Amino acid sequence: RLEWDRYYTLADVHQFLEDQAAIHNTIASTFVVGMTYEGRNMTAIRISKSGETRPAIWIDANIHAREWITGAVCTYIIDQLLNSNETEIQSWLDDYDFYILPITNPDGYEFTHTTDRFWRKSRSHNGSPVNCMGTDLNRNFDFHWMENGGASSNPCSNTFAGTAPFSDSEAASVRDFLTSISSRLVFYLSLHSAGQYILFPTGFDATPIPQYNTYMSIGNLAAEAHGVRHGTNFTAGSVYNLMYTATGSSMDWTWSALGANLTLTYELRDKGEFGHLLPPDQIYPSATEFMDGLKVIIAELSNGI
Ligand code: 0X9
Ligand code: ZN
Repeated sequence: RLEWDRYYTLADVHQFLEDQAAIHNTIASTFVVGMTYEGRNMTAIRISKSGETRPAIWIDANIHAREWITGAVCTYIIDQLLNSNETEIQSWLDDYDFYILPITNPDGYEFTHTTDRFWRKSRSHNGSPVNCMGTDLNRNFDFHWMENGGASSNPCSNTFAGTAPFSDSEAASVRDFLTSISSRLVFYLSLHSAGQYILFPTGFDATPIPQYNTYMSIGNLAAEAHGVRHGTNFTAGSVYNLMYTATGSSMDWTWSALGANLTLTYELRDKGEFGHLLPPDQIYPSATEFMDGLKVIIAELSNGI
C-alpha cells in the first residue's frame, strides 16, 4: 500500500496495481489496455464483484505525463475502493464495475522521471524532427480532430494532434477498450491538472450540449463538496467556456461516440502557484477532497442521469 506522501514512478504504480490485485483477488485484477509506442504496458485494474455485468465506470489519469498529481489521486481512488471501510464507498462495488488506468501515458510519464519533468505528450516519433517527438494524446481522439484551431499540426507543438485521429497506440488502445465496454459505460472520468476545474463537453465550440443544465448542477454540487475539507475552490463548466478550444480530447470523443451518461474531465490542484510541481504534501489533501466530490457525483449517477 502506498502512503501518498510522495510521487511514485511508473514501476511503483504498476507494482501497486499488482499488489492490490493480489490482496483483493476475488474482486480485483489487472489488465493491459494496450502497449505504448516504446513497448510498455498500459496496466489498469478492474474492480468488480463477480462477473462484469454492472454499469461501468472508467477512470484514467496522466494522459499528460507531467501532471503527476493525477496518477497519485487515481491510485488513492483505487485504494479507497479496495481498502476503505466506509459503507458508502463499499456500496459502489455492489452497483458498478470499475476500470481504472492511473498512467495512461507510460512512456511520457517515465520520461518526466528520467529526463524532462515538464514533458506532456507521448514519445512517438512520427517522422518529425528528433527533438520534436510526441503527440498530445488528448488531441488524438476523433472528435472534430484538428478543427477550429483546438490543436496543432506542428510536431514540435505541445498540442500536436498526431498524424491522424488515433495515430498513437495509447489513444487507440483506450478507444478500443472503452468501445468494448460501451454498452455498460455510464461514467467516463479523466484526471488532469492543474486549475481546479470540473469540465464537461465540449472543447469544440460554445454550443451547449443537450445535457448542459444537468452537468452544471452536478458540477456545482461536486465543487461544493470538494471545498468542504480545505476550502479548495473548484469551478464547473464546459472546456470551451472555462478554458479554451480543445479538439480531439478523450472525453469529447467518449461523449460523442459512446454516449456515456456522464463524461467529466478534472483539472486538479492548483490554480497556478506550483502548477505541475505541486508539492508532495498536497497529494493527500488533494486525494481526500477529491473523494468528497466523487461521492456526490456517484450519488447523482445512481439517482439516474
Ligand atoms: O488541454 C487539455 O488537454 C486539458 N488541459 S491541460 O492543462 N491538463 O492540458 C483540458 C482538456 C479539455 N478537454 C476537452 N477538450 N474536452
Ligand atoms: Zn492535462
